[in-house]
Amino acid sequence: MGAVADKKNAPSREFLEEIFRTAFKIRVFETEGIKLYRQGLIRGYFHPYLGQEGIATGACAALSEGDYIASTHRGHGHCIAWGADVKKMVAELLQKETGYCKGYGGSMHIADIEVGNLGANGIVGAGTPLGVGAALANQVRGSDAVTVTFSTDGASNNGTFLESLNLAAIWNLNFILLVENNGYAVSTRIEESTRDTDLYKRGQAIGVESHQVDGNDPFAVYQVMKDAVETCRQGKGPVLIEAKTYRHMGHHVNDPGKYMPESELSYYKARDPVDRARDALREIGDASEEEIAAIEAEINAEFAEAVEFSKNSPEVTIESFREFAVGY
Ligand SMILES: Cc1ncc(C[n+]2csc(CCOP(=O)(O)OP(=O)(O)O)c2C)c(N)n1
Repeated sequence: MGAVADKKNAPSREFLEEIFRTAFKIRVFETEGIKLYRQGLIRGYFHPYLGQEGIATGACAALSEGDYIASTHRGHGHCIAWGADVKKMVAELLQKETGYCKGYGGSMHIADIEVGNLGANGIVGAGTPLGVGAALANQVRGSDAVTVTFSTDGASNNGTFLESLNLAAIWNLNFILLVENNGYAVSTRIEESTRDTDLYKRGQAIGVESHQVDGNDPFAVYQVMKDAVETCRQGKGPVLIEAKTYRHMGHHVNDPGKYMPESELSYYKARDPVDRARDALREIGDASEEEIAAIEAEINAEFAEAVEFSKNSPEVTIESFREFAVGY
């Protein structure tokens, strides 16, 4: 059970259920979303977060109202963990006017600025300076809000990584850079793009508190994030966290991922973050099989309702887009 068993005070049933609900909701969104894609209902790209659910789930559970997040091209999980409305997310995927961005953004651009979700981003690494900008704005306003940028191993080789983190460091910003190291940038293995694959060490080199965590364990991610948030609220930020993880399939929905060795995949599937959350709810939270099945049925029904809502929502038209773009 990883970090959950090590905690002095056992987590409450309520907390365990929250973690499982979030992780499972992401799993359902991605699994069912892929089916919608295959039915031809989603245009453009779709990068599944399958296998990485523990990171968004654990990280967002440690944040509070008023904090900010910025995401990646693999961003559905971050939105869900942030509490997004699944109906508006599916509608956005289906290019409907009822979506988060009126259907103009699609999978890679879901944002909800009003609640501090600065959005997903199709440009690898671009979320980092956006997050630092938000953290600076909050410092100028005198707010103790924390901004988290979810980032990737690929993005850590982009200039924005060190430049942004260095600025955040010299300005002591309430900024957490959470790198989801899934070992691949499309089909390029991390060993082919950097000599030292422990990415957290890059923060140490510039005087930033830095940690590495098992990204497949939502409870371990929660704990390291909780501590990082505390560090930031004390004015000692930023913090860099590297969460080790793996994707359960290829880079995007149409990538069969043949370059991922079967042994590697099965190793990580045996450490599935959703299974871990479910096991914790069952074993530590004393949830029965019936209770777990009821939660799963509720979440499945919520997704089915979101699909129904989205299918019945109006399509985006060129005319409405023009009107929107001119008025922007
Ligand atoms: C600046 C930039 N360069 C290249 C691309 C093309 N591209 C899209 S995803 C990707 C690799 C992504 O790998 P990683 O950053 O590790 O994230 P992951 O897909 O593993 O979550 C690349 C190179 C891009 N979108 N933006």
